Amino acid sequence: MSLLRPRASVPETTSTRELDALIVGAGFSGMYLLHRLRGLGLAARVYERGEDVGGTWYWNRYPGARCDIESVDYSYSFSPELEQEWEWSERYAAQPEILRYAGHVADRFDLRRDIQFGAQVLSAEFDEAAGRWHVRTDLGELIVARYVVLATGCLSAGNVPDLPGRDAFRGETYHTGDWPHDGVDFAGKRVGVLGTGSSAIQSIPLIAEQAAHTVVFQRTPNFSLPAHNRPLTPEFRAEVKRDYPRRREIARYNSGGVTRADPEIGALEVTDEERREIYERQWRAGGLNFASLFNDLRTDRAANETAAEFIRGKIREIVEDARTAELLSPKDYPFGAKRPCVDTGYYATFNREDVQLVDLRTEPIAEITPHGVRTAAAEYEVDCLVYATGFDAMTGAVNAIDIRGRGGESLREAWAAGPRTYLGVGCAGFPNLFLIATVGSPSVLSNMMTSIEQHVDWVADCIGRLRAEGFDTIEATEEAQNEWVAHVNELAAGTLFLDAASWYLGANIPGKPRVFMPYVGGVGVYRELCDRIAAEGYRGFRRTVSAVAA
Ligand code: FAD
Ligand code: N01
Repeated sequence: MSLLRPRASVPETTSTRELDALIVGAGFSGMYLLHRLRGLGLAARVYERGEDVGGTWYWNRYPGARCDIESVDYSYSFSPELEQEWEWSERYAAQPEILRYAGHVADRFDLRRDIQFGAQVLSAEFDEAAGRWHVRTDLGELIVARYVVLATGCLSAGNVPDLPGRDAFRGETYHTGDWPHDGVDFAGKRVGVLGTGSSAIQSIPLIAEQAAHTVVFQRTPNFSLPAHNRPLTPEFRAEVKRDYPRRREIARYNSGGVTRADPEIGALEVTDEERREIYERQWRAGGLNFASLFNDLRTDRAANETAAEFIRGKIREIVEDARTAELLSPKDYPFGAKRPCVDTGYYATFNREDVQLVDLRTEPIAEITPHGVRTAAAEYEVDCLVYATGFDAMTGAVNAIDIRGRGGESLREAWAAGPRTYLGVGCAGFPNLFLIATVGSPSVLSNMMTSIEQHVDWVADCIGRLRAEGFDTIEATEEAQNEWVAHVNELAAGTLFLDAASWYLGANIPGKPRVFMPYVGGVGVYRELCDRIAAEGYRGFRRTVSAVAA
């Protein structure tokens, strides 16, 4: 496994390059950013540790990997030509198709010539006198750039728990977020899957179909909704293409960045019968819209419980063994407080004779042995261990880079008690450093494509204006940052999100500060706020000309 981790030392410098803008990461964020910054006439270049574009979709090649925002919406909107020419084959496209889409975008906009692949950015240091960032990669390159944009992804730093004996395992080890490019053949093998988040829930049904025996190690059960994935008809695709301007406009201004109206009614404002019918209808339709059927599911525990209990009822209907059904049913946190999953045949997989569920709450893992996993109750021998254990989400990839701002201040240290940004795009003390669609913004609580485009456009417009108006640097003020951090926390405190040990809160990583990281106010509200702040001359940011405050 080659998961992203901080590197201890920076190699000797073997080459130097000057740029206007350096972008870290060639996922959907970095790709669009490169296109936009080039459009402004900047010398911009992307540094990507993978060997091609696609980010998430380059790394997560496990069986069953696919999007759970509908493909026609989980796609760029910035180019009407691109929208019209690309044909999505399924309601939820699988990873190879999304990766092909990323490759198509790279070809169409000739992006690869300005992307350095196979290069991990290790450090970035701000030279105050020159107003430039000095960025170093593991290839020994020093890049001097005015702007640095971290398009490093929310879910790009893999988490492999440090279990006793982990490295003693003699079988094959995989992480869903760093899957071998030529696939894995599980036929005839005994496979252990550690974790029951989205990656596990997508992959377990397919692994179980191949493997001789599958053992699923579950610490926390998840709520999962049926995908009802299907091929898209030519008629549907044609209609979406005709309707794209309207669809995109809805997505830009609703709460989740998707093509549906926000709910206006609460779950407890309808009769039990009406509510059940609404849940049933959405269950039959499939997908994440279930989480947005009522406007109080995120804020009112009693309302939330109606959805949670409906899903638990479905699990009991699908899973034949009553004890297994109980173990698979989440009971101690609200529905949606951990990212809901979307599956194809997940619960039914536990009706197979060759699939076993191990409840780590009653028998915690004692150690990984050379032959498998030993819990407090038994040893489970396996040939392959799949870590579906997720990510050091949102801050992991940023903290893997040694970033030093004014006065040599370390971003890692500034974030030691949790990430601090203004508006999710800038950090006080770190001039001309931008973040894309991660902490402090709607990011992972939304259709990420909508949020990525919004951030990229805002950052590109900001850089364009700095240059047009003759400013050298932009930097969040400490005061605005404090207010924004307080606002993000305050909004989260009014929701049920704090009632689960989720990766949104950093709770999946031992020792990580528990701070709710994304902004829960919604995509449309956030967009309007960002636009207003820009229109008011970047209120809360300090712009300077040659180190003199403007
Ligand atoms: P990424 O795609 O993560 O790209 C970041 C890139 O930065 C990576 O390629 C990484 O290698 C590179 N990088 C990081 N640090 C460095 C460094 N120091 N040096 C060099 N390179 C570096 N979102 C949705 O909205 N809908 C979905 O259906 C959905 N499905 C998902 C399915 C999976 C399996 C996962 C893991 C995530 C999913 N997401 C989904 C979230 C997804 O991450 C975003 O939608 C989107 O792809 C993020 O794009 P990005 O460019 O911001 O980040
Ligand atoms: O990761 P996760 P993921 N011992 O963190 C368990 C997106 N995504 O890769 O819940 C035992 O959700 C952990 O248990 P617990 C989506 O945003 C989307 O699945 O911490 N178990 C959990 O069960 C998603 O939310 C799709 O108790 C341990 C699992 O590992 C995000 O990416 C598909 C453990 C990790 O689940 C991350 O999903 C895939 C330990 N020490 C991903 N440590 C779509 O469908 C961790 N676990 C679009």
